[in-house]
Amino acid sequence: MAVNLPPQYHDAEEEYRRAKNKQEKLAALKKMWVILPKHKASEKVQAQLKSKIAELSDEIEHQQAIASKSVSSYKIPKQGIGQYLLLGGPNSGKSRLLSRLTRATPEVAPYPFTTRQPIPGMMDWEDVRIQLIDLPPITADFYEHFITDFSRSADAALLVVDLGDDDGPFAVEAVIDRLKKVRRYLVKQLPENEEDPTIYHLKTLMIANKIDAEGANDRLEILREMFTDSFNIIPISAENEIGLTELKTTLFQFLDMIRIYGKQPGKPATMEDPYAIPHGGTVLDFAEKVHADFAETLKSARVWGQGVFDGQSVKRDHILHDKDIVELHG
Ligand SMILES: Nc1nc2c(ncn2[C@@H]2O[C@H](COP(=O)(O)OP(=O)(O)OP(=O)(O)O)[C@@H](O)[C@H]2O)c(=O)[nH]1
Ligand SMILES: [Mg+2]
Repeated sequence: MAVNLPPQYHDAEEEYRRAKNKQEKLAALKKMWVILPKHKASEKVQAQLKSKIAELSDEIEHQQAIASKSVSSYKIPKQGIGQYLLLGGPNSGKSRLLSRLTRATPEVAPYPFTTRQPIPGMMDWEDVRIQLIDLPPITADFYEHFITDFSRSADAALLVVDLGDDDGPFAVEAVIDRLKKVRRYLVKQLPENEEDPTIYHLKTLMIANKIDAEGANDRLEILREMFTDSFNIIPISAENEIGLTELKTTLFQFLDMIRIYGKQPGKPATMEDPYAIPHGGTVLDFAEKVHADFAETLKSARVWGQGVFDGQSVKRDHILHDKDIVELHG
């Protein structure tokens, strides 16, 4: 059967041919669809047009999905002595926790899937700062791929559990499993050696949030049965600020860093803005942190602090302790 098409249809068709990108093509196709007479004779054209529109919409959506996963748009510079990711199921209180520990003001809402993009905040603890990054939730079916990149650069994670919901302990299990699929393993402590180089371990504290909620203690018991061997479990209430002071100290300790204060010869030490080096670090590690060149020129050092008498001369491989004061001699 011949189809009589109105002239506007051909105009739109011409537009389609000239379209420079998928979006323009889709717009023209949609126009053609509106103009196309919907009767028996045009059934074949209708079907063709419909499937073209569907195909192109999918393609555009896919393109956008890839673009939105672009990591570069979410580059958050590392700040402070360490970076924690806030991981967990929807509505578990990640954003509320960020708002309680830092000055950041993420959206907090009584429904799931509120957070859509990473939000950083800086937590003050004594004289150091620790960076926290709030992230969208993770479920078995919902995963924002940029989280994979964040979990490689982070120093540690907080895995937040919703004790206000019977499903909380299971939702967190889904988070752990989903991350395993992208080869990110959440662990209590880093393994000594990992055979498989494609697997990335992230040391993690389990935060049992909403301990104030009705029935939370029973759920905490379930959580403990499930995860005692896998994680240290820390019950808190972000909303009611229960356990947050202790949590801050734990966040510092879990990073396993020590603070070192620099001192110039003949001057008092500057007891603020310390350098942070890994636990077990030496005078040499500290020197490298202060200045890349220092490591080569370093001859000796004097230390005030733990396990030494005041101003004791030490070698480059002397192991430092938290809050030691070090004077480097080049
Ligand atoms: N009772 C109680 N409610 C809390 C606590 N922490 C957070 N909430 C509430 O739980 C709801 C979800 O909090 P959010 O911080 O938005 O949760 P989220 O994990 O960021 O959620 P998504 O962004 O969807 O992943 C809000 O209504 C909070 O007020 C808590 O310790 N106790
Ligand atoms: Mg949130």
